[in-house]
Amino acid sequence: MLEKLSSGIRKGLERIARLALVDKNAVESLIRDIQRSLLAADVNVKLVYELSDRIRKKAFEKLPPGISRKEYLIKLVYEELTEILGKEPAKIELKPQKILLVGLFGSGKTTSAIKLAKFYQKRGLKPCVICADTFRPAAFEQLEQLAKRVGMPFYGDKNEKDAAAVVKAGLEAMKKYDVIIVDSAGRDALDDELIKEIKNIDEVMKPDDTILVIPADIGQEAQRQAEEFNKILGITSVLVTKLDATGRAGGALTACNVTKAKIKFITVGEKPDDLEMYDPKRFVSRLIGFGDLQSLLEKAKEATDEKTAEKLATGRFDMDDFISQISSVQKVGSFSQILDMLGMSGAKLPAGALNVQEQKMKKWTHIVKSMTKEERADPDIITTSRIKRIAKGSGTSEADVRELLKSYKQTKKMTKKLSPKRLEKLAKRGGFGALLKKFGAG
Ligand SMILES: Nc1nc2c(ncn2[C@@H]2O[C@H](COP(=O)(O)OP(=O)(O)O)[C@@H](O)[C@H]2O)c(=O)[nH]1
Ligand SMILES: [Mg+2]
Repeated sequence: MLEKLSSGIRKGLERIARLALVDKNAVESLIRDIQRSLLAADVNVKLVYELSDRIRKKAFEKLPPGISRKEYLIKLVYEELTEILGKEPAKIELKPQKILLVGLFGSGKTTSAIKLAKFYQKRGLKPCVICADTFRPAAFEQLEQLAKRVGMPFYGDKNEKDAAAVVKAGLEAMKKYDVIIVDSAGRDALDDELIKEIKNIDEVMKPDDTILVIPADIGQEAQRQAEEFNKILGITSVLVTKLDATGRAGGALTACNVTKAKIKFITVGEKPDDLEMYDPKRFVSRLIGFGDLQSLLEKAKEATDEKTAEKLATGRFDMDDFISQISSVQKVGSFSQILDMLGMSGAKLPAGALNVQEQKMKKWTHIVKSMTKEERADPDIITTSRIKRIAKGSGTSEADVRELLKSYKQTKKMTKKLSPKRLEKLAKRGGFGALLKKFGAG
């Protein structure tokens, strides 16, 4: 869902997560990534620039204790996106109620009626659907068939042309159900005829919730539609459909927010179960692509130790730094997860290669634990007899110990060979992990 929007924002955040040092340029490039993605998703330009300004302004505020600049930025972007997407979710009450669905032609009212009915049924209520679309000849059959397919109680009257009369009779006939969902007719635009029709239904029905159904593919045009319906007919919530089928959903979702009526539900497909409650926070977490934002923040915290990166930039690190970086990588999870987090899909590596690396890292951690303090500070003093002792103590082979020493030395040598400028660049871009992969553990 929302592939493009998601991948753009994610790319920007991943770049930040990977950085050791976040500077002004990094923030600007993050903002550019976000702008590009939002604009491509048809989010209103003004909204995008306001959001950019807020991020820019807050990016270098004083850090709360225990939080790195990176984590702070990721959180900031998350919060600002949540802000434009609606902040708090609408309240969904699981109690008997009458729901009226309104909207233009093809917006997804009829299919949503069934989806909603299923939603409430799954939560222990007894819903039914009523067809109040007397305008389109095939409307009756459409809802009747959809209802039959999922075993949902249905009411309609093929011979009655007055929609309000159908609703009146329907309410009477479906008394024993507790969630009554009325599907109304649409038009190409909100014209006088439609207004009159819905007002009449409203009068006999007195709905608890009048839900405006808006298709996501109209993008930021959703704002005008929401405002118009709200002004003339009064809506209490919004349901945005077809999120799966368009790249413009960002525009529709952010645009609806200007009206007081909140987005309550979204639909993400044509099947009766493709309806979800809309929660901006969850939505943003999903956009960012890590499912659980908290874990991203934790990963950002542990994946790159900024002090170690600084040591790296000056070429001064000992075995402890070397291994602390490895174990921090381990702490965060498997190596393949890290690669995934950095946006380097494991698929690029031959199968099995990742496991070997994880195994190796485990071994190396054991080896270093068997070294003395002096050996860790200055691995050059490690002679053959020490290697024997270390291998025995760590339950590894001498070859394993030699391999670690070689890797450490190579990494150190490489950092010395690099010009300070290039080193800084590397450290900034990938932190220690990138170097490790390039020269050490790779
Ligand atoms: N892909 C996709 N199609 C949808 C979704 N919701 C509705 N549709 C399709 O949009 C078309 C119009 O839907 P319908 O409920 O008949 O709209 P109505 O005229 O407002 O009653 C149908 O072909 C639906 O299957 C959705 O969430 N995703
Ligand atoms: Mg319909």
